Amino acid sequence: GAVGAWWRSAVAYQIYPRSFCDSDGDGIGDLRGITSKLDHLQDLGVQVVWLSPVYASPQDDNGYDISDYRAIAPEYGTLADFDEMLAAMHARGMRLVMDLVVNHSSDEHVWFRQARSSRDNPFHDHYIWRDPKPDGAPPNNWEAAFNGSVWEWNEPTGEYYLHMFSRRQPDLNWENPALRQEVWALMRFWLDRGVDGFRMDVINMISKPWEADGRLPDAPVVRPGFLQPGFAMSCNGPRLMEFLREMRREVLDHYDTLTVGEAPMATVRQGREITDPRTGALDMLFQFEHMDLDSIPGDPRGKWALKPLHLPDLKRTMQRWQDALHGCGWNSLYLSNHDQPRPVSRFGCDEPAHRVGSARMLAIWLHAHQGTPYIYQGEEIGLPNTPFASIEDCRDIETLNMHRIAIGERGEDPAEVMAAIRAKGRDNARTPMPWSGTGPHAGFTRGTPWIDLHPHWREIHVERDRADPHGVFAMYRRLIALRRVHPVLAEGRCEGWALDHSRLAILSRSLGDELWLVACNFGGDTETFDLPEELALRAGTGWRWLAEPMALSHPAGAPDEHARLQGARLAPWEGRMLRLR
Ligand code: TEU
Repeated sequence: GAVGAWWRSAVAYQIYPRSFCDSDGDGIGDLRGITSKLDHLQDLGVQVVWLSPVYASPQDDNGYDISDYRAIAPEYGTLADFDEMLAAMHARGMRLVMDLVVNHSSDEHVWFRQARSSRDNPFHDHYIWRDPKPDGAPPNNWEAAFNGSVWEWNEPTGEYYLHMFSRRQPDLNWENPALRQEVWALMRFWLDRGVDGFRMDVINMISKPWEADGRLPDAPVVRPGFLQPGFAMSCNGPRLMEFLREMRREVLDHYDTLTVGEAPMATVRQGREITDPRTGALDMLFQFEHMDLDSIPGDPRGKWALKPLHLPDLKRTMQRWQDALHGCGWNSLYLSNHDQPRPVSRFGCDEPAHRVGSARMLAIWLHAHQGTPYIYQGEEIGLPNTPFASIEDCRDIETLNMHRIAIGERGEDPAEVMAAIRAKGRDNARTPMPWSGTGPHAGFTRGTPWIDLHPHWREIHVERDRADPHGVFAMYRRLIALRRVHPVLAEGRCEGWALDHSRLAILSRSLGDELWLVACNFGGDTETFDLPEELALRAGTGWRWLAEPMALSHPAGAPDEHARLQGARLAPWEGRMLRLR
């Protein structure tokens, strides 16, 4: 990240438009609804909004299947509504980052409708085609992210097309320079309209590794008799950096943007290469390593194969990214987004006694790291996972397809499948924002919501949390303000201590003479901690045995107690951010 870049001290907020606020009563959130809630974001203090896709789309994957990159989906509004929303954000000093979904389009995009009509069509080469095997079978055994083969038969041309996600999301062919020109043009369209950057969907999948020699190996058989996970074999192809640098040269260098690439399977090495301004092309990445720690590695069920989170894994993973990018690249920091379960349920404790406290602790812990934090809508009030009783309560294509195939084809235990959906299903993050505790639908819509609200919306809602000086919102607001004022939080080195401890997370931040300590209890028992000896030495003569509390998840109690650095007692799920000097 370029030194001095404005976003190094900024915090971003992700809006999932379908579930944010509905202004017209159709049960689906929309742009005017967003505009009506910008005060909420301004009070929180975020300087960046990442807006999930609002483009024209058949909504097979809630807008991640785009049929016209230059139009707004009618259920979300019009281009005029968009301009109004953008102006209102800019007037509040907020920048808007749009979702750029160009690994694939919708099958209803005019490019694909043309492309599939004949092999000679000028758009044919915008997508990825293969002939069938001699027996008519698809080219290989890969299973798509949303199930079924990644290869879908196209009768008019007698070929298969590739789709890494749903069959209605055909992958675009980045090997074709004409396609790349189309992408640069649509990016300019939005930048010229005033948007401030892009979050780039699965950007490290645009170059397919196998395009180097055109061979399509089978994936190793981990589940005999079925399709095999092939995701890993389609990420990080040899031309990725070339394509990204072309994007930078052709588009990004001509605007003042914030760019964040979503990069499943990214390693720290790739993270550094892509985000180091000397070698790279993007400001930051969304890496997934800390999102993969609560599933059984190598299990063919992927993320649905549940495994309890081991805190040292989480701390070490975060620290690896902190160490690798400090001073050369830049991290994004996130605990949730529209694809992930709710962090208070996943990493904290969503029982009534601990929900608010643990959500505040998690906020302290995440914001203690170096990087740009992303808050996902609802996280700022500690919204928990939803206890989906049956598949009828779910809407997400990934969840619905997995459920059907796991039970119908693979014969898995239905109760276990539902338990996995409750823990990991994407709909956890997609229940509508509960704005108030009064009916009919918490102020989200006056119509019928497209998916039910969290059943506890009468107790857990924005109005109530915001009114509580010790609520979750208050903690996020404080952390955002601290980052803007104290350079140590934006620029200071982040170090992890006692990495083997299975319940405590201890971090330090240092910059010049400043030294801060963060101690968090990720468990339901009281824990004791001491200032790590090396930090005590480093703090030297200038340090005080009583630190200055900067952010406290559990503020009740004697002030001196919070400031202790030796034999300090942390209540269950308590977190403290302290300034030593
Ligand atoms: O997600 C990319 C991705 O890697 C997904 O497989 C993600 O890991 C999965 O949702 C986790 O269960 C992006 C978008 O964020 C997601 O909403 C889209 O469905 C997907 O791309 C396709 O565009």
